[in-house]
Amino acid sequence: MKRSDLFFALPSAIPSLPTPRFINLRGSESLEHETGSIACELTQGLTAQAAALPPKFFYNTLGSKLFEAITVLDEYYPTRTEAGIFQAASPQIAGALAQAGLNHPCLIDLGAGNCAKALSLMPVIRPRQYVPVDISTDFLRDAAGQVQNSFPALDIVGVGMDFSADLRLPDEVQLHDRVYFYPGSSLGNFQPAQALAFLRNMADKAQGKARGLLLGIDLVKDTATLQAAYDDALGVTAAFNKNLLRNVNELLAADFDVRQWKHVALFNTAQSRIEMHLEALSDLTVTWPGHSRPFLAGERIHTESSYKYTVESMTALLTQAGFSQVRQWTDPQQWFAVFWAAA
Ligand code: AVJ
Repeated sequence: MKRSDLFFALPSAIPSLPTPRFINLRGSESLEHETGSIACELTQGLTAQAAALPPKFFYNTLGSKLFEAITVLDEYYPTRTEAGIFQAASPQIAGALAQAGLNHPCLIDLGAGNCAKALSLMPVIRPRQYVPVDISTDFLRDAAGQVQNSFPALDIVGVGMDFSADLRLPDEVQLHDRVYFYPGSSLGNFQPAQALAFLRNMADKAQGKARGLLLGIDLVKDTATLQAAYDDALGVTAAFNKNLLRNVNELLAADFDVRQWKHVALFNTAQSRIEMHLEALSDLTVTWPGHSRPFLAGERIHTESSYKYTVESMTALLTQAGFSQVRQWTDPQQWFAVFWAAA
């Protein structure tokens, strides 16, 4: 029985159900060092003139679950619009990978979360190895186990890491035929210059060793639709945003009271980005070991930027980063785009 036949083999054909390998790079540094660098990063943001907190700290276990809830909201169109494009364009996507000679690639799923997006594409991409990567390690460990149950013969290596800073993957991840999968417009969280640097790293033979990239990008559209997607009527996005303060309390031993903060989402047309903020409802002071920061009523903490591109601006960025053969597919309303770029 060829290995690829095992791909869809019934579980009974496999002696014992394998479990995914899981490498927690977040544990690799000494706890002190990691806690120190997180505390330093958070303190820097909170004591800045214009206070800001990195969006990666949204994703503790509750944050990952709240984001899952956001993806099924009426107002939050990106996830289902992207899924519709993947479904409609899957033959062309499979064709693009075949044209690049990537028949059974190593699929590296950045910010995999619950792995649902990659799961839907498995029959199209038929990876030899699946590498879900996420900063939310516990959440990812469970999700990778689910994928293994669905695909018992698939070689899975889960990696817990903050990939926004560094793309170097553990040795267990195969070097050749790497296809990076970065859906959901998560690249939008990077400032454009950082996005370029990140894409360059990916395409760099010395670092990311990419052979291809499958990327989901949210496109610029009318302000009302954008703002509603980041400020839904039920208040799920508001909870997701405020939960960041809960995570900071845990990571920094701070004393934020989420009831004292209001969720704000606005589209900054000049920068072509959605901005999320938390606004102080009254004059207050936040303290944490060795520090305190007063906030006046109305003062804000910037918690996320979500840049919105056009097909032209993202094609230009991918080319500038060293990718070639850039192709893209959009939905009929041109609200979202899926890009394939070979390296
Ligand atoms: C996961 C970063 C793609 O920016 O649309 C959803 C996160 N923030 N609602 C996005 C998010 C508010 C999402 N990304």
